[in-house]
Amino acid sequence: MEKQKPDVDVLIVGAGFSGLYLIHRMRQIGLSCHAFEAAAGLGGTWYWNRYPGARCDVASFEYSFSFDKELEQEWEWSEKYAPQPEILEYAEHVAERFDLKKSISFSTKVTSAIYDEDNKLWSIKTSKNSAHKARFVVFATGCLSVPFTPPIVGLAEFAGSTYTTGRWPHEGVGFTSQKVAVIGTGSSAIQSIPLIAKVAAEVTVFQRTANYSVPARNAITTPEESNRTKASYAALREQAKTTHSGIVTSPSPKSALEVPEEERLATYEKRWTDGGLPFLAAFSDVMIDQKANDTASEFFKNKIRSVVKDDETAEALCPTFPLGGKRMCVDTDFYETFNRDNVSLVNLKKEPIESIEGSTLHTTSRSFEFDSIVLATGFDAMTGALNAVDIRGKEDFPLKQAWSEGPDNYLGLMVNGFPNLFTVTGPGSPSVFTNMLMAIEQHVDWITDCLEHMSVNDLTLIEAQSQAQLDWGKEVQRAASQFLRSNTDSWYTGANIEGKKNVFMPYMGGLPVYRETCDEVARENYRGFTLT
Ligand code: NA7
Repeated sequence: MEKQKPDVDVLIVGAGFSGLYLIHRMRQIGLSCHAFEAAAGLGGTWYWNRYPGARCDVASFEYSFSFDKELEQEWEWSEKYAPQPEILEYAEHVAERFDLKKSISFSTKVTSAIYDEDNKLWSIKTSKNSAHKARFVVFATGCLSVPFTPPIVGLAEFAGSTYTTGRWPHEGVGFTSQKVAVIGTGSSAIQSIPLIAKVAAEVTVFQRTANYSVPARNAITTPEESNRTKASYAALREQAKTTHSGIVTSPSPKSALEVPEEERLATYEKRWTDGGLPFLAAFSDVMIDQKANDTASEFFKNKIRSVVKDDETAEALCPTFPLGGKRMCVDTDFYETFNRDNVSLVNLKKEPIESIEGSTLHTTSRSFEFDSIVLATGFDAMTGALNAVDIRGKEDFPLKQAWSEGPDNYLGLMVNGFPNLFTVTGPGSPSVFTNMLMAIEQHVDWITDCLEHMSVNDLTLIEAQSQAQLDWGKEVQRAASQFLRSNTDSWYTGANIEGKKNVFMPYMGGLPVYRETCDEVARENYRGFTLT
């Protein structure tokens, strides 16, 4: 039988920042490519997460592409941490500048990707009933793209309006004069609550686990600051490449336990005043030593107590897990908002939600009436978007089954049994512990070099070897075990989704080590991969 021909060399799933950069790079090496995007527009995370206050928590000069120097120079960021509309505008600008949209089909979900062993091609089907054959398929589906809806009895029948932060209506939501419930206190809730509270009649926050949130100290970027940063952009990018997170920070080499208390508190105070995620790097051992972590956590709790006037609310807002165990949040006026007369906190540890009936939400001890409920309840992180697609590799074996004990893979890039299928910033890679844009560029560049190597050497198939995959899985767990967060329940471990196998998913070895490992593997003729 005559072999089937591919429609396209590389089929890309998703048109967020990963998908956009992939299209650009594939074109550069002369491979045909096409992307399918479920949303009606590009931007991925920044398309969907339009809730009030949504913004990045990595400074925008860093949270932007570095691959094109002119792009870096021409784009103006208005604030230190750009708000969602501006990030989306930036994504649109990138797409326009590099003429990427013509390679994207919007409002088209990839529903299945099945490996056709006879033809050595991937067969892809979409929600528009189209079928495609590709030599390679790259899942650029993001880490936090499948929102989680809690199984609250009666939620689907709630008489008012229900909004999910990760699927916010594009026309915006008017909460003026409404009684609003916000369920969850992760990053999305912490960013949106202060703004909702400014317009709503009442806001009731339903908190299951108190979180750590550091003030952002966001500010308008002046033209002088912008010019200064742009003049030294190359150096900034080089410096970022050397840090664990790919973010320019000044990690302290000192132990929190070895400095006098006065110095320790002054250091925390300075980091708190400066704001943002660098708080985590106040001392070298905060993230790895429980006693050191306790000092940072205690400082934090005292800050909460000093800001929040009502003692009971302040205590309920004090976290009980290690600082940095769950993703640290970055806010503007989150704790201050609890001093408003129209904001109250319900501690679900004391009174869990029982059910919703009509417009009434019942906890085990009280009932509340609401006009709107905001679900800020997180995502089926890292594997959710991949498992939502019927992906089947050799011998028709489903990825879901291959990952029943956790997302085994090699370098977070490929899975044994799934030749020519790549994942971008997925489990097993540093992704969510880094500046995502840096992680995306590193992954896409590596995949591009790999595909170019294959073209030049007339190779058609690449597959991760099972031993390499096993070894990488051990390395991912080893790297995580050094950090306190590996023992904290979070979306990093899959603990937020009932029935999901609990394993630490992102790679904690740091971006520089990871980048060097990937480069070394490539240099050593793609060690651990079988190329044919
Ligand atoms: P997160 O950080 O996963 O937060 C979800 C929140 O929702 C968290 O406080 C959860 O409490 C809470 N939650 C989840 N299910 C329930 C139920 N059933 N009842 C009450 N509360 C619940 O998601 P975000 O969208 O805020 O942030 C995601 C990432 O985006 C963030 O880390 C940044 O990287 C950007 P829990 O802690 O599970 O007890």
